[in-house]
Amino acid sequence: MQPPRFTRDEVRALYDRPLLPLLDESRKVHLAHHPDNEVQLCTLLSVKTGGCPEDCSYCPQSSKYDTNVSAEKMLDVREVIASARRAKELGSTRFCMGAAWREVKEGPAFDRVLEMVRGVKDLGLEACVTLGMVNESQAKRLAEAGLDAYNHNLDTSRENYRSIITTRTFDDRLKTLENVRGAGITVCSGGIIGMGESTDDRCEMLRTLANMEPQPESVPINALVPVEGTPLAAMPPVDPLDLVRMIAVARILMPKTRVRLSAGRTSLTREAQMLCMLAGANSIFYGDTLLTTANPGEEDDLALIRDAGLVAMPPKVSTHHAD
Ligand code: SAM
Ligand code: DTB
Ligand code: SF4
Repeated sequence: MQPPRFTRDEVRALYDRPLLPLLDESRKVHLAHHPDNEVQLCTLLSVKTGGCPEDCSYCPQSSKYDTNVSAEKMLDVREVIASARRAKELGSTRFCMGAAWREVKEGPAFDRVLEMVRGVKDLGLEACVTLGMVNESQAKRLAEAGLDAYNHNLDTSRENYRSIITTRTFDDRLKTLENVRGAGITVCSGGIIGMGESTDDRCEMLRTLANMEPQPESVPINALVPVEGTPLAAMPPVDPLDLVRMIAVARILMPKTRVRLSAGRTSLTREAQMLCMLAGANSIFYGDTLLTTANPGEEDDLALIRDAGLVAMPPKVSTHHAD
């Protein structure tokens, strides 16, 4: 077996660097691999909200906790495609559909997701889904429907995993990512900071991602959105500079990856968000709702990108299904 690309100590040494030298380095890597100054705008839609049997301590959609999110019926394909069309009109180039499932089960609900994927692809958008665990044959069916990316976060380190989620293991997570990769779908996997994890946990999570072969094409870095009723509701807010640091380390370890400044932006100032972009984030979720919680409005985000001297990633020119 090949030795891992990065060791514990290497990653920790990066994380512990003084902030400005760390940013100098991450900016250098960023410009070398992403000279386009583009920020990809991605829209999220929860196509099946709430009632999830998993116990992820951060999540308002778990049925184990009493939150203001209740279990809802799955959306129908028409409403999803209408949302995707709106997202495209507003400038999004990627549409990510989430379901509060532990795992995919073969049947009408999965068939409906496949139809949603086909519909999103027909609009010329990148299509991403996050549906919990998938096996090899389900991943293959998603790939056949035209799915570009599958989101499945590691969320934290292997060591810390059990303190956040007990209903599945870190290895379950890796297995799904392997199935996704095996089917030829690109991998979107990242995590959350602000759940009480140690600095080593943060570094180990990034190290696991960076040592994947190939590395994930997309890495979302979320700041915990504390939600009333979840076990992590009372966590103190993340220091925005920790988020900047995470993004900078992710950028240095994974030069080609699209690093996404994800949940938690409503608690960040414009300046903090710009620092995240300087550190190497080149994507945000766009639209005023994530899955169930709030996100900044479109106008504010377009202004932020413009004021930073960046541009929203333009749509891919597609020869089929121009719309
Ligand atoms: N059920 C699927 C799963 O867990 O893989 C997909 C949906 S799940 C809501 C997607 C991701 O959202 C989680 O892995 C987690 O990283 C993120 N997330 C959920 N609740 C969050 C919160 N309160 N703050 C920050 N990120 C959160
Ligand atoms: C990711 O890493 N963050 C997004 C997306 N992938 C699916 C989800 C954030 C969810 C935040 C809590 C909510 O809105 O329910
Ligand atoms: Fe369910 Fe996903 Fe929320 Fe965990 S993060 S409780 S698997 S919806």
